Amino acid sequence: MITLALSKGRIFEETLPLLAAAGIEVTEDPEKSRKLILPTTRDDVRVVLVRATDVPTYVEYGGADLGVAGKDVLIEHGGDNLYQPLDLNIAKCRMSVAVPVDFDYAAAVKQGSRIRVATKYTTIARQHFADKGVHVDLIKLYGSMELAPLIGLADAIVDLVSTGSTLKANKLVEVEHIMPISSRLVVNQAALKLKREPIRRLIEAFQSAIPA
Ligand code: PRT
Ligand code: MG
Repeated sequence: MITLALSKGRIFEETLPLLAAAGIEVTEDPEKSRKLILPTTRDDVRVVLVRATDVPTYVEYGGADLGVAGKDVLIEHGGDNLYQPLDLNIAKCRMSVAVPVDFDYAAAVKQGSRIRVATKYTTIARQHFADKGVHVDLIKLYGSMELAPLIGLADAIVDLVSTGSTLKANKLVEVEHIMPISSRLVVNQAALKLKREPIRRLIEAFQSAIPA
């Protein structure tokens, strides 16, 4: 049995065409079913649904043989124990610094003032500001980062941006692009040896179907 860990939503949706290229169809809709283990058209392949941030953990400890996780999630988790053979070029977005439209970020940085930054991505944010030599107090949040500068909890946020409409709706602007983000295929190290052939075939099929 091969177990693939996916998160509901964009990663699940955008992985479906890659699975199709491997001749695999998920036979239940996660938005309708409450099941966490989904069967597929192949008896030897199943999908488990976990939180996006839990995908690396499941794969690292062998709860799943493979998984699909955002580069953001992998950096924050620390992906050293995972084999990462493919950038799947799906669930694309960028990691950015954003501030309220009326906050003079350039001046704050230039003056060398300490900036309060709210984010779920503390590893990425810490590294980014350290590279720039900017002093920051990081405030760890688990969601709705956009709210923090609006109510005075932080001067800036580090968050994922795709269309930009969430920032716009909250009167925030991007002031720095930290890095482009896409999702990767991650593989459990032991599974790679024990289930070598089926996993190799899956990786090949996925590779053939990566969107340009
Ligand atoms: O939602 P949940 O709390 O269950 O988990 P999650 O947010 O970790 O999962 P999910 O499915 O939302 O995201 C999974 C992965 O998709 C992330 O790890 C990213 O690699 C990738 N991805 C791609 C995104 C986005 N695009 C994205 N736009 N993840 C989140 N967003 C959020 C962003 O945080 C912001 O709140 O969407 C909002 C901005 O979108 P725009 O279009 O308004 O700019
Ligand atoms: Mg989300």
